[in-house]
Amino acid sequence: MLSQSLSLFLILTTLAVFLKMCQAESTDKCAGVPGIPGTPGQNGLAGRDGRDGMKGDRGEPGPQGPPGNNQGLLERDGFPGPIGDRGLPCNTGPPAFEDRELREILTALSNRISRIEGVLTLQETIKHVREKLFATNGKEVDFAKSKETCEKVGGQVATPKNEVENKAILEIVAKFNRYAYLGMGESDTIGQFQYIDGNPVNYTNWRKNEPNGNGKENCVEMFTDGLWNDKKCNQYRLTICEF
Ligand SMILES: [Ca+2]
Repeated sequence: MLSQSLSLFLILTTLAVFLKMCQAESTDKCAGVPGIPGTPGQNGLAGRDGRDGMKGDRGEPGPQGPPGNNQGLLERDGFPGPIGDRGLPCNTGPPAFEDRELREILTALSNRISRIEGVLTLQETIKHVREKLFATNGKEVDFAKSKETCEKVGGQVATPKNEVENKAILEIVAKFNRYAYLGMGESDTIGQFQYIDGNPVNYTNWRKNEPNGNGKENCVEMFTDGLWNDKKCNQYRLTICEF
């Protein structure tokens, strides 16, 4: 019904326009009445989707949501960091007892010392007693010179502090058949003797009736039988040192 009304409207409109044009020009030129317009065509098929448009700009971040009720998973420890530079060692070399070359040197030295000791022992110029080593150079000098000689080589005049040490010194005295000064002297108190370091003598082996110097014999000598005698310090006696 609506389509028919629309068609009639179009016909009448077209006719009116045509008549108007005829009146405007002339009656002779009006050739005829135009035909009736056709009916409207049917609707076409739906078109295809167009191409995708360009990607739009990123939107603004939304508001923060409420905290969740479920606890999240615990984070694991991260990977360990790189190993740092090694610090400087306190000692640049291995411990002495692990140093093969040093051990070989010490062994060679020990063997050499043993051979030298063997030679000196064979000559009966040295005697070993526990921690002490007694030795002589075979020379006879006064006490002061004997003391100086021993100290120059890192020792001191032989000082027997027990019977064993006294016997060791005696062996050297007997071998050279010479009396020897001992490392002691009379103190400021007449008749009282002390070691070179000032400590009182705590072992003695005096011959009978000795000491008898009464302040005039300030040194001590060993006879060839191992007994002691107080004697003046200016006599020539065999030098025997202890180390
Ligand atoms: Ca005397």
